[in-house]
Amino acid sequence: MKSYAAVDLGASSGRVMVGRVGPDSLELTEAHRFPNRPVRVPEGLRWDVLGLYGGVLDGLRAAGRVDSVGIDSWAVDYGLLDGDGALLGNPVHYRDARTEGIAEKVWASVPAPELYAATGLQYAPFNTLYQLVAARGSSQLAHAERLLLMPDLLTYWLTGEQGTELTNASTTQLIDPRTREWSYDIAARLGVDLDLFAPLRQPGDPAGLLRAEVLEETGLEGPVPVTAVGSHDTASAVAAVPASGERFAYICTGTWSLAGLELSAPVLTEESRLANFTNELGLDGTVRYLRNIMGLWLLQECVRAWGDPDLGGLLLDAAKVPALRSVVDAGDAAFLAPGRMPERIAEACRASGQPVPGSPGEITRCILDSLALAHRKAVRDAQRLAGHPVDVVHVVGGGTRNALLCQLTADACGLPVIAGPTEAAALGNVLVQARAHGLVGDLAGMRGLLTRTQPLTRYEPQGDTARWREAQSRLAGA
Ligand code: ADP
Ligand code: LRH
Repeated sequence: MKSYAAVDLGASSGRVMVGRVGPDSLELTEAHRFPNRPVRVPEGLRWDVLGLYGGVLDGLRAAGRVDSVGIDSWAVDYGLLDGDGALLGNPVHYRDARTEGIAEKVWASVPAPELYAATGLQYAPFNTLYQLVAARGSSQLAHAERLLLMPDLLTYWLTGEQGTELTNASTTQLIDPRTREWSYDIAARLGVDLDLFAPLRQPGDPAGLLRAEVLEETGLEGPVPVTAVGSHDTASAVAAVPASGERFAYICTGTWSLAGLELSAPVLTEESRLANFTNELGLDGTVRYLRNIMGLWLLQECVRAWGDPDLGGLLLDAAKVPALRSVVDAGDAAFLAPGRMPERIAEACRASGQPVPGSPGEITRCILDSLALAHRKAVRDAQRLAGHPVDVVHVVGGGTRNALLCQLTADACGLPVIAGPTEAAALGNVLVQARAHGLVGDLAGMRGLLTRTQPLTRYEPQGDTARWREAQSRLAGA
């Protein structure tokens, strides 16, 4: 038996999980969980990266003796370091408003179709490329000698070693998904200095040893290696989808819903761009062909606005509300920014001529129906655009704890849903570490181990899918 610490930082919470892996066993326990609360300061919305690092150290202390540590987190965001290796300011949150109107500037130099054909990334205002163009001329960027994506920054603080892990690099919009290398042409044309980035690392590569000070602070006995994993949380989560064969879709449900397919090559067609599908990189030469859907963020923001009522009670109330009374476009980037979420959802229903949900139960039902509808659309569109049919939808992540959402997703897709594991990103993180140390085999081997060891719940589709088609028709252009 070997033990691996998986640091998994989601947009709503960070956790340090311990995975114990044997020849045919895999157990995951939570050593420490801490909230991830962004902070609004005069210059905008920022991550509390020191607080997160503190949470990581607390978690490693609680984890106890481990054979290796791996870190994954949300994508696209980064810290800038000066020539001495010190962090320049607090990393900007991807929901910060600084990228408004930036895409148009970028597309004036590299037209959107050309950018998609070169990088395969869907349009999202927060892709690192747009963030870097927005930061142009800022004193921080002018003084920066190094850019480290969030998991790479924390790895650097733990080990003193710098690298850019590939799966997360693929969310910058500066990687060519065909070569899995930097897109030098795009970077040059948009004035992005690729020397800011540390050399690429592959999942499974060694990423240094915990520094002496870290060992002292965490009470761990060295040497403890840090291993690069699929450091994009979605890459780790997709690696832990307990699928057999190829005919499956996945939905990683947490703050976001990331819904799509695992492919062996990117889909770079104009039709795919217009449908806003992304080609992010996964383990072992795979492509994560998916669409970002606003996800449980919609509910998180409402819950915050309502003063944090009990989630279980809200879901019970939502289950009593008639289905599909009103839906919103859960893929709409208009829901990206924080604040006033119940009102914004009500306004969207009013604008599309649907009954306006009023009570928290009604709004929650509207959100869950809307998410299931967006899941349906993404799963259907992805199959069509990639020419890759599926028989089953795997749902992983925090949303697997929401049985109503899983059932609605099965109903909307008209396909069985297999829900679990809940902590998929942490499991993917653990398995890549275990593999780097020779314990598990390829992706299929990892998935076989997950299927044999993790509790999974199956939801059969119910009801007539025509009602979902009708609901979709209410969302003009969605
Ligand atoms: P992230 O990694 O993006 O921070 P998670 O995968 O941890 O997100 O998922 C968080 C979401 O999981 C919450 O927003 C919530 O909607 C859902 N969730 C968590 N616990 C429960 C629960 N007990 N019942 C239903 N849903 C839950
Ligand atoms: C989910 C996630 C997603 C990205 C978003 C910024 O945590 O990594 O894959 O698009 O955060």
